[in-house]
Amino acid sequence: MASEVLKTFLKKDKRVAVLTGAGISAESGVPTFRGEDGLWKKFKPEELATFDAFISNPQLVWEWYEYRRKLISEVKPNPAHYSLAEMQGYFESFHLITQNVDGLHQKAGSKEVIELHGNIKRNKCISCDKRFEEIELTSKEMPPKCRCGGLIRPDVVWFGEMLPAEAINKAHELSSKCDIFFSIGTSAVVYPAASLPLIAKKAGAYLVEVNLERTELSHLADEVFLGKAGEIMPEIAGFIKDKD
Ligand code: BJW
Ligand code: ZN
Repeated sequence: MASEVLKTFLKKDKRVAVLTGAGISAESGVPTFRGEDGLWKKFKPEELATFDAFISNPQLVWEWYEYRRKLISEVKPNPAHYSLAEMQGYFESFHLITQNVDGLHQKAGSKEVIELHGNIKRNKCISCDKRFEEIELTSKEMPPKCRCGGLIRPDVVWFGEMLPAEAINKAHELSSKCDIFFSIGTSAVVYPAASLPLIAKKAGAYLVEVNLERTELSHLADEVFLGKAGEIMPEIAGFIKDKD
């Protein structure tokens, strides 16, 4: 379990930043993007998650998102999500940054989650940028159209698109000012999110990785937990609780 060094970082006054990726939701039943179990193996994310893909085949991309929305609406947070929600109450400074668009951290009770890649429940018009909640879209057209005539797309960040400025700026700041940084369930290959653990490490943070397998980041991490986030995160949160 947690090394003696890690235990010294699990103190109230330490500043904690956490980056999560698709692997944290895998045990809830949400497929990851890459790797053996990636449901989207049929399609590479780079083939569907781009504006060009949407323009060339809006129906296919919209259907992919509709399928995922339905799946996400039917799943629940798992022990890893709940452990992070619990941990936020322990530290004076605890910030959760996610690449996920599934909203499961919020469902588990995490507050002020920084969403780097948007949220699958929201949509926006490609022409006038008007935002729509999923439930507002009643049209059977796929994809639906805005009143201005523009196509409506999911409000997520595709390859080649800028991340929401406020989210990435805040994430940079938190990463450069934390004492301990957790990278959980991410292959750490998609930038700029993948640069956050590197920023933290460079600024002197203790870097902890939790993943089923080694990643591009592992050689830089101070501690690597190989295994399921749903099993490892409750142990880490449990250790914090047991201390009190
Ligand atoms: C478990 C587990 C369990 C499983 N427990 N672990 C060349 C070099 C560098 C950068 C670039 C480059 N060419 C292009 C770029 C930029 C590009 C990029 O990084 N590409 C790389 C792939 C090379 N980035 C961008 O384009 C970004 N924008 C940008 O850079 O803007 C500036 C710019 C603008 C214009 C021109 C150029 C630059 C935007 C990136 C947007 C990513 N969007 C997606 C889709 C979101 C919407 C949707 O959901 O549909 O985000 S792609 C997809 O990947 C999604 C994810 O958030 C993201 C990261 O994936 P993640 O979360 O890491 O998942 P996986 O599946 O990869 O990994 C899961 C991990 O979990 C695995 O390691 C498992 O082992 C593990 N695991 N079960 C613990 N139970
Ligand atoms: Zn519009």
